[in-house]
Amino acid sequence: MNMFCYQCQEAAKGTGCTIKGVCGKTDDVANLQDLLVFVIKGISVYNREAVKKEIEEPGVDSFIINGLFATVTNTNFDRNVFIELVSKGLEIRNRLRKKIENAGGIEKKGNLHESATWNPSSAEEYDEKAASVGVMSTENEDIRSLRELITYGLKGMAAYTEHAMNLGYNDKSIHEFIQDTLVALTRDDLSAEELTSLVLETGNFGVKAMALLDKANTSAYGNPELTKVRTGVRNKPGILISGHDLKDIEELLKQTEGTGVDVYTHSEMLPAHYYPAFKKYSHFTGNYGSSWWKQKEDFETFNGPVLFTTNCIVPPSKKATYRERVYTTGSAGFEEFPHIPPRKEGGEKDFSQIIEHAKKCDPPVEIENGEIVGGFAHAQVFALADKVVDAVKSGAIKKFFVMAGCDGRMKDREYYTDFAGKLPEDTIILTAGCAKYRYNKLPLGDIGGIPRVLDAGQCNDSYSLAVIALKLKEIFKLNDINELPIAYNIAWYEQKAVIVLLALLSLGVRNIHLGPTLPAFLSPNVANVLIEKFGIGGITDVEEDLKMFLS
Ligand code: SF4
Ligand code: SF3
Repeated sequence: MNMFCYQCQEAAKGTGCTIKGVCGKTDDVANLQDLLVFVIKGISVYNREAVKKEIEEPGVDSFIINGLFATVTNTNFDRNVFIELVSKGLEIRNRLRKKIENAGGIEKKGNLHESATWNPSSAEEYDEKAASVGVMSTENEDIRSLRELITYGLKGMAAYTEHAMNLGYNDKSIHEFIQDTLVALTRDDLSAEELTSLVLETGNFGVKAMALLDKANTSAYGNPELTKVRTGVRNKPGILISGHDLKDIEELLKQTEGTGVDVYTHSEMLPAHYYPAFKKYSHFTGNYGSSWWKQKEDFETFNGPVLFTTNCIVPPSKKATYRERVYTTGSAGFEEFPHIPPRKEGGEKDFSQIIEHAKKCDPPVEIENGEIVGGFAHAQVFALADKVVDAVKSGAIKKFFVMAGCDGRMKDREYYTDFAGKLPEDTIILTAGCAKYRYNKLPLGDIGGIPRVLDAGQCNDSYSLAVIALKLKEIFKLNDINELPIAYNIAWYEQKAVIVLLALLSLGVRNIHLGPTLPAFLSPNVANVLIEKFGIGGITDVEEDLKMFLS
């Protein structure tokens, strides 16, 4: 075995990638990602102590957030980035350790975890160490499963926290929780029960992180509103922006204004169109293409440069002509793609290189010409609340189906297109995340003017769906969120979906069905706990599931 990774839904054979990632991640990069998480645990050990002693350093919280985010599936494939992050992490950790020693030493019983003491003499030792600190370093299958479930939740939480921080919103308690939890994951004395409580606590903080990001996004750009997004093209060169970071798209839109270059969104950037602040840009043309895994086709015909602000990157094939036109920024990275450096304090990122590149490119080839309707985050749904409540009371709407989450490339995800298409006409789909691309272009119509697919936005906007459910519970004067006529048929792929799931569980939502397969990182015992305690279920086939959900 060269590596072991089972953090996403496409883990090889449904158990784990051992030679190379199905995602394209090489074994050395997979192991270096594990090593980075290991070093971040060591930093957390000292940083929590430094905070107690009031001798903390600036920049440690954001280093941890950024490092965890870089290890999310399809975010960063660049070996050099991970070597640099591990080196920088060790420097931070050692500086903190020195400070603490000077201030009287660490107050800890027993030996420090190896992540706090490992001291390589050079980067040459990283690969060897990296191979021994990953998932399989925990022997007990159930403890391993719980530890990884928590770790993946933290990775997702870090991603959402980073977006909020980019907009100037921060919450110290989230960092404290992440770091305390990372320290807890180094302890061998925690029982399965204690780790299970930590899973739920991770969900609580997931809600906090998503609420923080919601506040950051809506304060900066206004509340998403009902929007028709064009899917056709114009006769000008364009830049295609993907990923989840709204600060990046804001700066790109500003810098492209008046340059003759259009901006289009791809995949999870589609919901940027729903924000009032971005509507003033006449060159913010529309959405091009589809979900992340279709990028190999979409990028070929787009003709212009592509900017990844976060996941999901698919490594291009050798023959791909677009490989010369892709850029990354933020946590995203791929060895041969030029990387746009971070903004300096108070400044903006400089996208001029991409803009100049775009000017030399042909306009995109039109691959469709229609529109996608979205913008149904909590404020827009609340504005329609009377209409929605009347439709429920009159029986025009019988049931809501939350079909949020991720999309993926495996054939079995056709299930979701089929499921959406076969839902009775008196049902509404509530969605968020790239899962929607499986059905957001289907002609599903509306119920008395309410579209049958209500898209709240990106995966993090699943928070909006929970806020909407809580509001409906209040309007219908119910005691329990689970008494609402809402069914949950959620698709997952990467670790952001893990934190969304844990957040929903912590809000009391039960009987969530998760597909297309249950996570490989759930051991049979841990899966049983989730089934028994929370009613988590998988999916079978469309007909059977429809019967089950509608019964
Ligand atoms: Fe495999 Fe997913 Fe890990 Fe990539 S992220 S190596 S596909 S389990
Ligand atoms: Fe999609 Fe990667 Fe998860 Fe943000 S873009 S939901 S998979």
